[in-house]
Amino acid sequence: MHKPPSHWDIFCSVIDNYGDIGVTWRLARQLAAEYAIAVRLWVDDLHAFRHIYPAVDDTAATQWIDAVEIRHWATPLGRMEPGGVIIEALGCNLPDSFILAMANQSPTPVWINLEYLSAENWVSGVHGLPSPHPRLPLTKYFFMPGYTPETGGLTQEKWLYQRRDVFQRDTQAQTRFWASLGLPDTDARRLRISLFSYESASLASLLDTCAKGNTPIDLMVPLGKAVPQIAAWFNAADAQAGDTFRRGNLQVHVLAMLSLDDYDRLLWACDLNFVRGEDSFVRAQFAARPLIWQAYRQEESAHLDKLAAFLDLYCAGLPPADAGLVRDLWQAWNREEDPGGEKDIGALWPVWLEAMPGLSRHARDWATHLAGQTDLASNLVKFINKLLESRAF
Ligand code: TRH
Repeated sequence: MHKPPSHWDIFCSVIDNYGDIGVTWRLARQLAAEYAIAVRLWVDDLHAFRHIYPAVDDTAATQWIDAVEIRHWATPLGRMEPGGVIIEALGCNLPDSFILAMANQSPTPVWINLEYLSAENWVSGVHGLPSPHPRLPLTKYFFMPGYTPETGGLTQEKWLYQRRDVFQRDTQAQTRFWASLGLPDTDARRLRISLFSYESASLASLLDTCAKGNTPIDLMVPLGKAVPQIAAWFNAADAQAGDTFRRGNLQVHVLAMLSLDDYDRLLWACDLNFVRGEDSFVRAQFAARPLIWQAYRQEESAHLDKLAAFLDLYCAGLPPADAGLVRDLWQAWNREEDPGGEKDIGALWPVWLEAMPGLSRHARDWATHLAGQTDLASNLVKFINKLLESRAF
């Protein structure tokens, strides 16, 4: 039998936005809550963390939240004893002094490189591979999140589906939720859409078509990159949380950024969600509602390969006409070419709205399919235990 590792250190460097901290915090708190693992989470930007989790004190060097010890990852890190498991999340590089301390530990810690999520085929080939350190007696293992059983899976908390289903069945809970955001319970005949996106050349075209269309729409937009563009479209100098703008059949509600768990509720409460990056994208899939994804832009358009790979998986279960529509509209939203043209989101939007009943059924089937898979934290714990067992003999 192997001895359980003392504690786990998870390192998160916020490159930009909120996805890096969203992904790592979610995992850290799940490991603590569901596996009683002592987790120490190192975060270099507590300010970004506080944006999505207001309980965070962005001035504290050390704090405890939800049974996770949160440490500010300052530079230099200072001397400290590495835990039995080290997770280097999302391409953050560990300080050399810390790697040296890991090499001097006996036994050396299990070292995991937790990568970004992708639906691309190569992911399953890399998942679990060892990468020995060129000089030190350390091996780092690739752990690849993904959509198939050959990958590390997706972060899905044990409470997720029950909480979602209770909320989606409970109209009073939804009314209370809208009220907590300062919104009246929206009329059931209006389509409720959330929008979380980067700046986009296609945004004006989307707003145009929504305003001119026959379907009354409430667009909920948490403060962020799209808001200045939306304000400009309404000829407003700027927009604040609490503002509502109206034109034609479109009503836009600007929201303060929600806490991580309220953001889940927003996704569950809306009929359709525009999401981006990694974490909001996955949470929108779990929401069992149709979604439109804007991938995080990468050099040489690598994000378009990620987009195509996900579309192959997601569209496989759709009738050809709907599959074609999802592909065309997502591509239009991501390519931002030809704004106002015939393959632009504005042109495809009316067809999308007509297809909503079928797309909604598919979104539920997809979420059910994902719920049937082993989640990332379980896979990670199993993977690490296996490594430790193999070292014990
Ligand atoms: O914010 P993102 O664009 O983040 C990232 C980072 O840019 C990262 O560097 C990049 O590599 C990655 O994308 C792919 O999008 P994402 O991943 O959806 O993260 C947003 C987080 O913010 C997510 O955890 C949900 C959370 N959130 C809230 O908590 N409240 C809100 O109101 C909103 C809109 C989001």
